[in-house]
Formats: sequence, C-alpha cells, structure tokens
Amino acid sequence: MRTKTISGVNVPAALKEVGRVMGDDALVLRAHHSGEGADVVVTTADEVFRFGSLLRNSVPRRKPGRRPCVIALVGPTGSGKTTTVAKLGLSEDAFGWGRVGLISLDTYKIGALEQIQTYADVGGMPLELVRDPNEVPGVMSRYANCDTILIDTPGRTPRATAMERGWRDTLRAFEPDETHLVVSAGVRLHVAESARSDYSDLSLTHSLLTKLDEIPDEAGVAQVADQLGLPANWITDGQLVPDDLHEAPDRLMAAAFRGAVMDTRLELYG
Ligand SMILES: Nc1nc2c(ncn2[C@@H]2O[C@H](COP(=O)(O)OP(=O)(O)O)[C@@H](O)[C@H]2O)c(=O)[nH]1
Ligand SMILES: [Mg+2]
Repeated sequence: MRTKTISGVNVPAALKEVGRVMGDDALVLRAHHSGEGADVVVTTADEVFRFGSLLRNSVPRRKPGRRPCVIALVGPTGSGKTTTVAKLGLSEDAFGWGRVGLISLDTYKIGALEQIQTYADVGGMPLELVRDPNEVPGVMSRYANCDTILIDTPGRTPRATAMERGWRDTLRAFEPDETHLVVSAGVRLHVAESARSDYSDLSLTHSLLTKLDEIPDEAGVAQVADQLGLPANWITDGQLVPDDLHEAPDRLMAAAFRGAVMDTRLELYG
C-alpha cells in the first residue's frame, strides 16, 4: 500500500499541510515528531481499496471439464515451496479437506524427493515425480479422482538452461489452474521484482509470501506483496506443517496498516 509522508514544524502544522495537499481524502496513519519537526504518514481510502482489491482479485482459471484443480508453486530455491506444498495439502483450511495428489518436478535438488516424500507419507497423499511433459497425461489420469493436485517445482537453475527448460515445459503441460509465486517476505523490493520477472513466462496467478515470522515488522511485507502485484490467497509464518499457513488478504492488509502506524503510540503517549 502506498503511503506519503508530509512534514511540518510540528504535528498540527503537518496535519494542516496534509489537508492542503490531499483534502478530505487523507487517511492519517501515523504522526511522528522529533526535535526537527513532525512527519505525518498518510494514505487515501482509494489507495486502501486498490491494495485490498489487488490482494483479493483472484480470477478463477479452472479449466472446464477437469475435475482436480491443479495448483503449482514456483519461486527461488529456499523460498519455502516444498514446505508450503505440504501445508496446503495437509491443512483443512486449504486443501486437506479433500483428496490431494502431490507432484514434484524437482529432480535437481539433493534430498528434494525425500523431503516431499516424508510429507506425502505423513498425510497419506500419493506422490509422483515427473520428469517429462510426455508423462503428464498418465499422471493426470491416475490422479483423476483427486480434488486438488499440488505441484512442487525446483528453484531457478540459471546455469542449467536445458534442465530449466525441462521442468518449465513439464509444468506448462499440466496447464495449472493457479501458479503461485513463492517469495520469502523478507526480501528487498528489487529482489521481489526480479523473482517476478524470472517466472513471468509461467503465467503467474498469485503471490505467496513465506517466513513472515522471520521479519521484525510486517510493514515491508505489504510492500513486497504490492511490488509482486498479484492476488494472494495464503501466507506462511513458521516451519510448523500445516499450522503455520494462513489466509493472506486480511493479514497483508493488517500488515500495511500496522507498519504505517507502528511506533505512533510510543511517540504520542510514551
Ligand atoms: N521460519 C520459516 N521457515 C520456513 C517457512 N517456510 C519454509 N521454511 C523453511 O525454509 C527452508 C526452505 O524451505 P523449502 O520448503 O525446502 O524451500 P524450497 O527450496 O522453496 O522448496 C526450510 O528449512 C523450511 O523449513 C516459514 O514460513 N517460516
Ligand atoms: Mg523444494
């Protein structure tokens, strides 16, 4: 969510300036005074609405006539894709209410199969490792009775373009209904931006921010979500599978506000 900081010699003066510059639309989030003067952080109702709509504006892309909903997670190595696939498959609030089939395209990372196999065993979910687009129709027919198919993928492998092309082609052959870009919430904005462009050829539909527990304040999280510019259904905030998975829009909206108003009470009443 975009905010603006307006300064004055003191808080009343800064607020007056807010009124002059922004009129009645201003929503004051934070007033901060120091030895040199005061800063007021403001946004507008339109901006709050824009950010809220971005997060929730998820268009269902369900392919007609296909029963299982196919959901793929893509993103940098270590961002939390495999753990999040497990959370989504096991959480009753996500897809754990129904039959879930797991697919891994990660034939590159050492230990990747063991990691996802462990979660598959815990949840009694079938798991298939798929290496080639030609295998896709067979897997889809074996998984025809699933409600949801979750696809785990490797991170980007920049030096191995043939491999990279391999798993990306396999993913495309699944024609996912949703492709979530998984990014650690603590990344800098330009890193989020480059993650988005690294995976833009895969028809991204959502962002999925992980590791919210690792950052000291959640203000930056809302900015990362905004930078990614995609709707968000889920966030994760810990390593507990599946408990540390939550719905994203309210959490990210709260993060935007909490970030902007943080410290206010300390400064006004402290
Ligand atoms: N603190 C924290 N760690 C997480 C979270 N999600 C995943 N991780 C950890 O991040 C590491 C990499 O996760 P992994 O799922 O293997 O990432 P991948 O390479 O994208 O598949 C593992 O140690 C996970 O336990 C989270 O929400 N919070
Ligand atoms: Mg993985």
